[in-house]
Amino acid sequence: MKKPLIGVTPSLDQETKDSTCRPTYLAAIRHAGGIPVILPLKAETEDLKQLVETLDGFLFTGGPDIHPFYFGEETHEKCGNVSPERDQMELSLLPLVMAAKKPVLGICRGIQLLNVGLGGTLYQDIPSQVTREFPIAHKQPFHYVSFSHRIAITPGTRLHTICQADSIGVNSSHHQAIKALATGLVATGKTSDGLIEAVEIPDYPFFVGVQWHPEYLWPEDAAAERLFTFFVTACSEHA
Ligand SMILES: [Mn+2]
Repeated sequence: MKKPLIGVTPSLDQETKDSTCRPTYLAAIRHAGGIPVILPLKAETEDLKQLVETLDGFLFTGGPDIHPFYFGEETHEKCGNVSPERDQMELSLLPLVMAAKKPVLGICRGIQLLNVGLGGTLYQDIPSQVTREFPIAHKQPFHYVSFSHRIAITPGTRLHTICQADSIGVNSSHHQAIKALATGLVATGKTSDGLIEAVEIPDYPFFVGVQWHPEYLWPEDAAAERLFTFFVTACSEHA
């Protein structure tokens, strides 16, 4: 049986213009039975269409902040660096992927990209924009192979089927988060300080976004491993 081909969005070094990809994303896809294919950041729409036709699923990876103009806001003084090349390519790619109903997984920046691409908005900086009684460290002070906070998972969702639990521990390395949830997305995971950390589209082959970093966790954590397995399995059903 042919393995599914999974397009992976790379990061871009804004100074050297080197495209890079964290090896754990690629290893997680390979472990789950897929072949990762790192995508180009410069591509005409016709080229992106061809890639969407050819590949079986798409992983939107972590990275810098999304330019606030894409969700209709001025730049907050605590907004981080952006990558115009990634914003443009990923926001062009998403509607093409969705039109073809190819499976989608978004991680960290990826969940934010999915939300903005579908018309939602972001907190540009959680600490200065969200009032919380107990401010969870969403930029955890220790290495990402350890959990730093918990997520309550909505029963009956795809994420609940994947995680097989009402609550899981996750790692956390973000200072932005979903503010207004895009129409069509369902929030499936929330923190005790009130943030949305997981989304999905119920009537879609596979469309899941998570705010944490399962690519660091999967060798040790069954829920993170299953997230990749379910994603790659959905991709193979469309291969
Ligand atoms: Mn978090």
